[in-house]
Amino acid sequence: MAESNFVDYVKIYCRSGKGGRGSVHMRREKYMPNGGPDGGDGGRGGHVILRGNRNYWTLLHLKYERHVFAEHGGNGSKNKSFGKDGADKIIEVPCGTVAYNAETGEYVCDITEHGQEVILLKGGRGGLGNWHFRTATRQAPRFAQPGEPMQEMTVILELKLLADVGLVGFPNAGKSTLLSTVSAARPKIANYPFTTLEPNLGIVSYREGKSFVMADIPGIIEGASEGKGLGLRFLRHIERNSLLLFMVPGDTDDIRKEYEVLLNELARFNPEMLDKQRVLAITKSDMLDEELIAMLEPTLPQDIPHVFISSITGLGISELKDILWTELNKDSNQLEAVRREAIVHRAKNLTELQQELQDMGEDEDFEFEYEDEADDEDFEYEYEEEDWEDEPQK
Ligand SMILES: Nc1nc2c(ncn2[C@@H]2O[C@H](COP(=O)(O)OP(=O)(O)OP(=O)(O)O)[C@@H](O)[C@H]2O)c(=O)[nH]1
Ligand SMILES: [Mg+2]
Repeated sequence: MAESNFVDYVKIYCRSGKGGRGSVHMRREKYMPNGGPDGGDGGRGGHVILRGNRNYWTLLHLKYERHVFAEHGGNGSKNKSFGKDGADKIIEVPCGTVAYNAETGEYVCDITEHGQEVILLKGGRGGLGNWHFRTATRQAPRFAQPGEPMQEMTVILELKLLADVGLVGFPNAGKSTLLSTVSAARPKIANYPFTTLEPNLGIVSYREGKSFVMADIPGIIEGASEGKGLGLRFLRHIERNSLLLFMVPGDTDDIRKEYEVLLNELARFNPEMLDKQRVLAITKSDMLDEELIAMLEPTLPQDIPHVFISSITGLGISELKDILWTELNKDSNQLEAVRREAIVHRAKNLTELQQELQDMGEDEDFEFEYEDEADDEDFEYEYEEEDWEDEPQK
């Protein structure tokens, strides 16, 4: 999986710029004794900013980006000159990216729209120059403010695909086959579990030029919420779909039970998943005859719409599309609204974090070495004594 182009998880060390220090300087000009303080302000340190960009579909472009540093603000100087603001550092991410603090697992922010910008780490403010501190009784302040320090954080960026319909089912349930039947996507299909190792998106066209996005997600098994199978890694892609299409093959012993196992795994992963609209498709129904279908009907869960389908013969496919479209457009589920109104991204616990990092081959700790000039705390102003006029005599 390491060579895959589908990158939905990266860890990056980020650091904003520190503010430039204010200058301590006295104006010195010919015929201008006692020129007074004229030390300028330091510039602002650069921010680290996340920006949504719809031209990116994965986090692949960030895979080898181990650290991101914004520029420090320039120091102020004489003649009330401001220091230069440090350049911001913008990290472009696909829509649907969620940021977590890698040390605590805490949720930080969420980018859902193209062009949306969130300041991940603020650059330090520049310090004020001594010019600001002149008063009637203190005409030659020999001090200025240091700039504010920089901020740092190791972030985990996670992509949660934004699709309208997410396919939820055990491995081999026929999810990829359905996607290839209703859209132009061509995911790999085979008669063994875990054929699909990464999510596939397809656009399903509906009547009158309308369409919706369907996400084929790797199969889920019992215990997935604890990391079994492909587990946690892909459950998060389901979080963002506005409607979940559960898929259970028609030849399953107990269809209802299998549906409940799936539902339970989702709920354990994030209870909010239960708030999503659900539809049940009984797949591979070409293997069932009418009599069997009639027998199965009453045993199915009655609280959600269901439909018998076959991706091979086309049975029930247009009915399925109708149901999906109707459900997607229900008031409670206005597409755009649901997409925008983000689900509550729960924080990660540390065991989970470690496991994820391990899965991603990201468990090795990486250390950063960077040179840093004098710490702002024991900051000393450098000035040459001869730059100073004597304090005004009384
Ligand atoms: N008879 C019949 N077989 C089907 C149907 N849909 C899928 N299959 C077969 O079921 C097998 C699994 O199909 P996939 O689409 O790869 O299943 P999947 O759910 O994507 O599986 P994973 O990717 O492993 O999670 C394949 O051999 C398909 O040919 C159907 O409607 N009828
Ligand atoms: Mg598949």
